[in-house]
This record gives sequence, C-alpha cells and structure tokens, in this order.
Amino acid sequence: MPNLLTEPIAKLRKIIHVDMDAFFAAVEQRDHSELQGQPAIVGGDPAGRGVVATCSYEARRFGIHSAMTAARARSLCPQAIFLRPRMEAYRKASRQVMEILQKYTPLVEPLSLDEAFLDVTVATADGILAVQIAREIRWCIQQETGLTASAGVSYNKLLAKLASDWRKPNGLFVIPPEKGLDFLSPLPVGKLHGVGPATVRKLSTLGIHTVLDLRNAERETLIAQFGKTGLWFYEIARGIDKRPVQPSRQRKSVGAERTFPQNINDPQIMLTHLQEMASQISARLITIGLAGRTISIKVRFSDFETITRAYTHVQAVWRKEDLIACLPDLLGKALPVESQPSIRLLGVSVSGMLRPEESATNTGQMDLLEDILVKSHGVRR
Ligand code: DCP
Ligand code: MG
Repeated sequence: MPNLLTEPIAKLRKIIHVDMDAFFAAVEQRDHSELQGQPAIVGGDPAGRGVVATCSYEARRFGIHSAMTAARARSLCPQAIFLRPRMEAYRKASRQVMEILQKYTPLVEPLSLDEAFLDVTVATADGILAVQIAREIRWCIQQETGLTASAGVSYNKLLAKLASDWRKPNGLFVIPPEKGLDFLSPLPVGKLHGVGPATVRKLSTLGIHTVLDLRNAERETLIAQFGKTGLWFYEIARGIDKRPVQPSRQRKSVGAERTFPQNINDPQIMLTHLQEMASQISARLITIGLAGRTISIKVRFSDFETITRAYTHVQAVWRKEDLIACLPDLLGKALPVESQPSIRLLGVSVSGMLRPEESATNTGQMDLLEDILVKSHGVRR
C-alpha cells in the first residue's frame, strides 16, 4: 500500500490535545462530595426553558448530553441532580490547567476553557517522549485541580483531538504516524473537524460515509462539490493537517456564515438565519469566555457582490439578545431599497474582543454569566 503521508516522518510534529472530562460537572462533583458517583447535570432549570451545559458521565449513561433541554434530561433521568453553573469556579480551574500546560512549552493554544493543543516537537527533541509529557500533564492536572483530563498524542491537530476523545474519560491515547490512516479509515465522516451535520448529509448522498469512503473520492469531485473545503476534506481523509499550534492567537472575531442552496429573496427569512447564527455565536463566546463590541453582518448577493454592515456597542456584548437586537437595522441597511434582493450568503460576526470581566460592571456579573449560559444555547421548547 502506498504511503499517503506527504510529510517525511522525521519532520513530523508532536502534538498533544488535552480536554477536561465533563468539565463543569466534574468541578461540581469535586466541590460537593455528595455528587460523586451521581448523575449530575449543570445547566438551566428543568422546570423552565433551560438547557444542559454538560453532565457527569453517570448522567450520560441515561442518554443525556450538552445542549439538550433540561426538561428532557429530567424525563430521561428523574433522579438526576440539577445544578446551576458557577462560572467563576470553572474559570479558576481553567486558569490552573492552562498554567500547567505552559510549563511544558510556550506553544499552547487554548480552544475553550477546558481544552488546548500543545506543540511539543521541540520539547521532545532530546529524547523525552510526547506520551511521557502527556502522562505527566494528566497527573499534574489531577494533583493540582482534583479533576481528570483526557489527552491525545499525534502528529497533527486533527488526530491529536480525535485521540483525546478516544479513551474519554480519564484516558490517554497515542496515534503514531504509521497508524494514522488505519485509525481514520473506519470513522464516520462526522467525526472530522469541519464536517457538520449538513455536510454529513451531503457526503452521504455521494455515497461517502466513512473516512475511507472520503479518501476514495476523487479530489476533483470534492472540490466541485465543496469548493476550497473539498480540498480540506481531501487532505484530512489522508491524515494531513498542517494547521500550526498558534499560542498567541488572540481571537479577533467569532463568526458564522451560511451559503444557501437556493438564493433567498424574503428579508424575514434572512433575518431568521441571521438570528440563528447570532445565537450560535453567543453560545461560542460564552464557552471561550469572550465578548465583543462590534456586530457585523455580511451579505453576498446573487451576482457575488459582497457587503458588510456593522454596529459598535459602547460595551462589549455576548448575550444572544444583544447580538440579535441590531440585526434588523443592519439588514435593512444592507438590502437595496428599490429592487428585490437575491442573496446567496449571509454571515454574522462579533469583533472588537474583550474578556467579559472587562466588559461590564462587576455587580451581578457572575449571575449574569450564569443566566446567559443557561439561556443562550438556543434550544427552546
Ligand atoms: N459547554 C456548554 N455548552 C455546550 C458544550 C459545552 O456550556 N453545548 C461547556 C460545559 C462543558 C465545557 O463547556 O463542561 C467543556 O465542553 P466539552 O465539550 O469539553 O464537554 P465536557 O468537558 O463537559 O465533557 P467531555 O468529557 O466530553 O469533554
Ligand atoms: Mg471536555
């Protein structure tokens, strides 16, 4: 069989992905010993419209997962213990974890409060194995925070992240270069970075279900169907992911875009799409602990002319309500007055980033964050 890896083995990087187990729920179980071994759910009020932020592994056995309505979670497991989030406690644990990671390399890229990539290529140059570093990191995290983390070790971000998920919770898994392709082959395509439910459906109509199917697809077919993203699919199917670990990545914006299979003419439908994207962005901002002052929308017309319209708040915002409030006005400014609009793409983004603690007065800040976390996941009955 030909070696599909394009990078010579000697040049391969050593990447570790660390992801805390059931993070918010694990902090609660650590701090309230009566919750240990119990199905514990962190999120909104099951009697109201709250959603599950996360739950302990004991609760997962009942089929409960993040973003499900809390009411449904309660019906699946009536004896589950529901807890409101304590963001400050999670932030503190997150800071401790990130400090531990920094001891091994400055090349640490946090992705959210509970996960990060590390590039330990240099740190392993003198013979220390990446897996040894991963083992030590997991041990230190446990010692210092009383929480467990799972870690994945491989030669790029794509595989390191899949590896950390493979033995969760409290697991460690290594995918060495020669095993990368075999590991990927049987996985459903939905496991791959950047392949969401809509793409899974589209790939499935092309007869592509597993990564092996994807690898067997023609490069030209993938590009014809998915454009630039098709090229990404072609590469990741072969275990190729050249994205560097970006330590100082100061996020400049958080955004979402949608291209429509058919052009849209109805402004009300456009607004609904913009609102849905704003709601997703709000949830993402909360997970990564950021807020921004500027809300922008992007509108691409059927003739590919693309315009943006932006509104800048006095204070940084992250709540769904605040992101949504200016959308009708921005859309109104973007659409032509005289002719009927025909739109092929819409996008929303938040920029001018600040950390939430810099973005509002401290009074009630945590209550507010907790409230947001529960309300903003967008799942409404
Ligand atoms: N989170 C959230 N809403 C979501 C997903 C996650 O509020 N829809 C929060 C709660 C999680 C934390 O982010 O504890 C980390 O997310 P993960 O996806 O890493 O999930 P967990 O750490 O809870 O569990 P796992 O063991 O699967 O990593
Ligand atoms: Mg996690």
